[in-house]
Amino acid sequence: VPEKFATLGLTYDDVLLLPGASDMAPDQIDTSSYISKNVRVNIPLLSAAMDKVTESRMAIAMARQGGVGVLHRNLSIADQANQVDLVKRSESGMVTDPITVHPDATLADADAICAKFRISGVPVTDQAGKLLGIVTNRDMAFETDRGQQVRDVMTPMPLVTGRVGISGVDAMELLRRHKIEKLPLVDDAGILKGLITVKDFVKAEKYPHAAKDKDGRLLVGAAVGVAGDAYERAQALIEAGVDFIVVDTAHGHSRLVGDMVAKIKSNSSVDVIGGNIATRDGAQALIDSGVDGIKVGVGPGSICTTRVVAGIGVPQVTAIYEASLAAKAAGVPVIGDGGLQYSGDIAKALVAGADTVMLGSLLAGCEESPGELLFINGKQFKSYRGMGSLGAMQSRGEQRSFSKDRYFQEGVASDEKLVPEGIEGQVPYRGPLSAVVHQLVGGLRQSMFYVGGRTVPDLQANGRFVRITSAGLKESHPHDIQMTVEAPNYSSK
Ligand code: RVP
Repeated sequence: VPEKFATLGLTYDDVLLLPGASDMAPDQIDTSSYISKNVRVNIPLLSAAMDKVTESRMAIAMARQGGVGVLHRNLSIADQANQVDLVKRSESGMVTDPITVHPDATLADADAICAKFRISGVPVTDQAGKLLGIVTNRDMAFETDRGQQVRDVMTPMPLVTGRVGISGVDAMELLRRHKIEKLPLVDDAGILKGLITVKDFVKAEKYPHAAKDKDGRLLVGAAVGVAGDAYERAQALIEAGVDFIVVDTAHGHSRLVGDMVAKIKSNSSVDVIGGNIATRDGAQALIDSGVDGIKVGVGPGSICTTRVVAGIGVPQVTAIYEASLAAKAAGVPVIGDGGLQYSGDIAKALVAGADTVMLGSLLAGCEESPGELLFINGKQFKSYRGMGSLGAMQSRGEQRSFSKDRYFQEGVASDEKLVPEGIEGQVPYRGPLSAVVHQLVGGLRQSMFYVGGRTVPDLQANGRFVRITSAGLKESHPHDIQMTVEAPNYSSK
């Protein structure tokens, strides 16, 4: 008979990392890691699949910094798939499937396309995909009649074009020599096959650590549920080019989750991550269903009330450690999801056995998170809420909520009958993601230096914890002083 009481559960504030022998220079530190079997990131951070954290703008910003965003699922299938598309097209060495416009379209149509995808020009193609010309800001700027057809305004063929497979260096040389910004790539029949832009080259230089797929496009993940048309959602996301799917529920140790993982995997080659679980058995069940990654966390989230509403959960450091015992043996990466308050918690999660961490509240205050800035008593905030909060479960896309099934309440007929497991609130405005990530990863690098771990696997292997008491925690934070200046990486609660 299993024992009634499990081991003592510990979380971030219960432990510290022991300093270890270190013989590296901080610039030798490598923070890359795997979020799932086949998806590698350059910094071990994911932005949470929440409607106040990750839409396309956050996902683009995260991937540029070297991490990855997981697009939330509290919206229609078409909208979520469109967001995948926006990320995959945002920047790359080459756009493999460029947005095009038909010659009969109006300038107003072309304007709308440029605005939607934040691009400055579009190749013009016929029904068969043959390149007829290009229409750019330069062609359109002085035209007052937006009802005119693109064919009358575009710069027609012959244009400077490249062959499919042209090297980056050769493409750059053509752009430079002809003083042009866009190089369409065509095959022998003149069919448009790709597009290379100056902007992409500049961005590639600006974001040298960006997390990219094999075609040089930014990485992005997306969440799906288990109820209703969740499988169709997964298919649409895969079709749009998503790099991995997260089967995202509050209880990943349930058959519905395993079945959905297996079903998606049986039909596609993208990585599938399952979650959330908080025990070794939960991790093993997901492994048995064939997951490529495991997401750990039941109740640690800053907006989560599962532990008080249902009395369920495992303090996060213990949860990660337990799950990793099963996951490591199976070669499946672990994501530590929720509960991180400071940069030091990242290294604690990794030493406990996580390969990456997922962040909600630490990123909800960024400029790139969805939602407006709020001004309250002269201070700036952004709203943040749990996906199990009443607000999130009641919000409607196409007449229905997409968030309820995360908490297995899709069958609840009226909003008054919902049992929330999260709350709604606000977090301080933090400015651009790049500055926030700089501090988080800077803290992680310091941890790796102190522990003596040059890589994430080294950190995991060498890291040791000391358990602390409430007196130790008090000593850890600034004490016996009134803080007069906010540090960029520390605020008192
Ligand atoms: P945190 O970073 O502590 O804000 O936690 C974010 C995580 O909390 C999410 O990635 C998700 O797993 C979990 N979550 C989201 N909504 C809720 C809820 O309403 N209970 N919990």
